[in-house]
Amino acid sequence: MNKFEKLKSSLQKTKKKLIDGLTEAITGKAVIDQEVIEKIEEILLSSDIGYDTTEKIIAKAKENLINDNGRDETSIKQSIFNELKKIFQNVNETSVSENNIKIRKPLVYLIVGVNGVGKTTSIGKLAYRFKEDGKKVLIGAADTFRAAAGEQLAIWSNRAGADMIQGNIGADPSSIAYKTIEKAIKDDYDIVFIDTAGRLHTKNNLMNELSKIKRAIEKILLRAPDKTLLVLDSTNGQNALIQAKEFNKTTELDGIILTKLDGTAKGGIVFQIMDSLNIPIEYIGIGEGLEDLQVFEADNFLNALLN
Ligand SMILES: Nc1nc2c(ncn2[C@@H]2O[C@H](COP(=O)(O)OP(=O)(O)OP(=O)(O)O)[C@@H](O)[C@H]2O)c(=O)[nH]1
Ligand SMILES: [Mg+2]
Repeated sequence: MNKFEKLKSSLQKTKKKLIDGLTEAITGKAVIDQEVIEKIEEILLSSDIGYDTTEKIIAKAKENLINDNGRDETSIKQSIFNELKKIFQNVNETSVSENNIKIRKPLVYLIVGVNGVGKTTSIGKLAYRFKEDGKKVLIGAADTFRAAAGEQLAIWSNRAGADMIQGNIGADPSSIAYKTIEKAIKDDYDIVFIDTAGRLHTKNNLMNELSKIKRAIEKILLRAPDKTLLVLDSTNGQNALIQAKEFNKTTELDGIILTKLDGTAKGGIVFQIMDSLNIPIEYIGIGEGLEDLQVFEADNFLNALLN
């Protein structure tokens, strides 16, 4: 299966609910009445398109209804699909492309997010991706909160063929981040990924910890991390949006890794993120394997969903 086919198949559930659902709700209707509009609204909301975005789409559809030659099923469908496409046109794809990162050595990616969203797994996949591209990859296990965290990361690191710096349970995460960068500089690594804990005793603790890790990185790297990526779980719905806003307050985010799109019918969250957050989706997770991470390309994604 090529990459596009893989993407398409991982979006099956979302496609079925959102695209096929909309088509079904509209097709064959002699008149588009309030009942049909409500059905459309329900499909959009239950696909996690989000309230505001849904309202915009519905308002546009209603505008069409007032207009006499826009009352038929084809133009309503067209109107909705156009609104969905419009959300995608607003992103500047070039700004999120991997190729556009100024290559410095070592490039440092800090990976953040609440527990269970897929940080460690995504780091494993990213490490693999960069290894395949011939890069020398180092991973820093700055999640020292959970006993199994280091082991899990070591397994991924092995699979990917990357090296890893680890500390003891309860060790200071920022000192591990520091040591990782130190080694990366000394041994000429191309890229570093720093894994972080998703759960600490309180939210404040977590945010303070991240600020500390960031400062430790800056101290040795003499610049901020090149990218801070927030991992969001696409099955988390509204909570994912709240998490993004929370993290963005303390840690300036450069991009999002949106995971688990393969396991949900609520992939509509992609539209909501693009429409309401000012943070680009850079990668999507579409499975549990090493290769199941793709650069998010808006056109490709839309094609996979619509065609
Ligand atoms: N289907 C699917 N599962 C995923 C994806 N990404 C991660 N997972 C699964 O999600 C679970 C949690 O992933 P982790 O990488 O451990 O999450 P984490 O953010 O590191 O969690 P903590 O370290 O506890 O904060 C694992 O079972 C992964 O296999 C994805 O894209 N698709
Ligand atoms: Mg983890």
